[in-house]
Amino acid sequence: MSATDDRLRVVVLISGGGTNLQALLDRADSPASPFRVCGVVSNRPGVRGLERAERHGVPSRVLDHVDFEDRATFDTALAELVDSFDPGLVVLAGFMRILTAGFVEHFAGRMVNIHPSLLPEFQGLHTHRRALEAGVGEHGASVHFVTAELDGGPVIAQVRVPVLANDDEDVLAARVLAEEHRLLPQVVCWFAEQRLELRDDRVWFDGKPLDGPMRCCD
Ligand code: NHR
Ligand code: GAR
Repeated sequence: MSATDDRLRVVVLISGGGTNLQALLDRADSPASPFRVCGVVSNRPGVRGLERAERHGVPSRVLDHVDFEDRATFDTALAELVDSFDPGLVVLAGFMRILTAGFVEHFAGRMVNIHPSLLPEFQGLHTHRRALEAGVGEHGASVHFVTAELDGGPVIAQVRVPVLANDDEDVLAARVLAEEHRLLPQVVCWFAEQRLELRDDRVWFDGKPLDGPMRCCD
């Protein structure tokens, strides 16, 4: 007789390198992990993140958006594919396609995104370049519940890094990315431990609404 596996089933959506996926795979390997990665989906073929999944023995699929007529058709197929893994949580980890309201609604309250800025600053793309152009002293990353409003869902937690005098886009991106690898597994653990909830457009943690994002990771 085998023991039942009550770890949260997590599906990770990627478009590229998958270093955040790797951080989740590594954390899920620790004996006390409350979650496991049960599937990976990429909208781009041949990316490094797919190799990471394979090396870890996690099933992966490619759903290339160029094969679809429009966003709604792509998202319908994507929702069906994601559902086939029976996830308790969907994580966007470097996923680069804007999702339709219908997709977001289907996974409401059980989908999070990691975004490379201190939201609500710098929504959208090229966040590191824009942070440097704006001359901010601090930058970072946020994990938020995904809503139909792009990068506008309630923020769960953030990590901050300093912007240093000689930073260029790549150096700053690398400093943020290293911290993302701590932030994202932490938030997924909290969700798996049922400490996090999206209720009335707010984040609830341990049964209380948050006033603002939590700070990670001391
Ligand atoms: N979808 C919804 N509805 N809501 C969010 O909050 C989402 C989302 C889909 C992705 C990630 C996001 C980020 O963290 C994300 C959040 C892609 C774009 C984009 O402009 C913008 C934001 C994010 C992801 N994508 C282009 C598009 O036309 C394609 C860009 C490309 O392929 O390089 O979809 O930053
Ligand atoms: C990460 O910095 C993530 O926050 C960002 O892309 C990188 C993906 O790296 N996401 C976005 O910009 C979403 N538009 P990874 O593939 O190595 O995890």
